[in-house]
Amino acid sequence: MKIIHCADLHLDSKMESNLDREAAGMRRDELLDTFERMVAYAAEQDVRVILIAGDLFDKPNVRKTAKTRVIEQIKGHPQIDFCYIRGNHDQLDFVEELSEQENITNLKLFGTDEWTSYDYGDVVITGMELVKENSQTLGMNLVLDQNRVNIVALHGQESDYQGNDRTEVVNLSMLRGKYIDYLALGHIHSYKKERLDDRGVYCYSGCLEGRGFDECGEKGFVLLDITEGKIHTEFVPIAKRMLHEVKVEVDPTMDMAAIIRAAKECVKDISSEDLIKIIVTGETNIDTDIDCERLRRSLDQDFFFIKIYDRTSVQIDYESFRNDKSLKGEFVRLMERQHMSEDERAAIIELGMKAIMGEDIEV
Ligand SMILES: [Mn+2]
Repeated sequence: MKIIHCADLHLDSKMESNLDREAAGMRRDELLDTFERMVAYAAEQDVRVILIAGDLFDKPNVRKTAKTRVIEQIKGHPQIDFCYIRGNHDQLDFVEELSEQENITNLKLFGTDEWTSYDYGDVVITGMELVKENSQTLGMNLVLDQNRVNIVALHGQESDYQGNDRTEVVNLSMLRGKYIDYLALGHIHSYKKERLDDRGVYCYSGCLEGRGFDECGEKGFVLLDITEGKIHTEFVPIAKRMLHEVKVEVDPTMDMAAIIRAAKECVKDISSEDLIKIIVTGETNIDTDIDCERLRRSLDQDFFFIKIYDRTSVQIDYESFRNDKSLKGEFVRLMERQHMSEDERAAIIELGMKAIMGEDIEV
């Protein structure tokens, strides 16, 4: 029997933090496309259950089209059960709307008052929605049969202790020694699998698509294949686009053309479908001004989205100005005698030099 464990889909998220209106709208639809691709994959692979460990939707106000597309998938695949734990971002309205529709029997929900279990032969899927009232006691009420394959699902932040004020902490120490084979978690947006105890593992599937540069790297779901009481798990990447944070290291010998070449080299293996944040670091010489706009123009034909941050500092070679009779030399020597931090001095010298050379100054 096969099960998909996914979480944190945040469907219908606005995606506007980096993108313009048009691209954000496209990305918003792509979240739904990716959900549909996952369901198609499930159908093709004879997956019996899609377990959604929270945050199916991003916020209370979900567009009707988004809800409709999700309902279509659930109705259109009656052979697949959708076991759905609501997360902290999910709201009741979608579920209410769904339960108003007749003949949807393959949507399985979980309560907040007690653990709910669904049986699939020798496999049992048990879950609960975490709220303040149950988060302190969830381990005590969990009773599992040690002779079955036990999958437990929750949405929350893993921890080894119980914080008093944190409502959505999954206290792992309360769940050890309970005969859990696979603890399917949601809330953390990247894939992570670790040992829970002698018997089981816990796993965050991560989200299906990265939404911002805090969600870089491969995104997807976990496929569980259970035969004769043994669970084999595999992370399956499915994201349409990946986000990348790339550091381009420069040094004072490089002019702008060399910096562009270095940046191109750093991004050469990245797919043109992807989104990139470039951070230029290191030291530049006083004459090389990092022209982020020029760098972006030289790269952005190649990618879906790119943004560039200049985090370089200017290296001042005092020695070379030591005997310089010009105004520049006089200025550097003057600044060298001032009491201030090296960073501050470098910033002032850079501004002063630009002023002397008659360049535009942005402060
Ligand atoms: Mn989430």
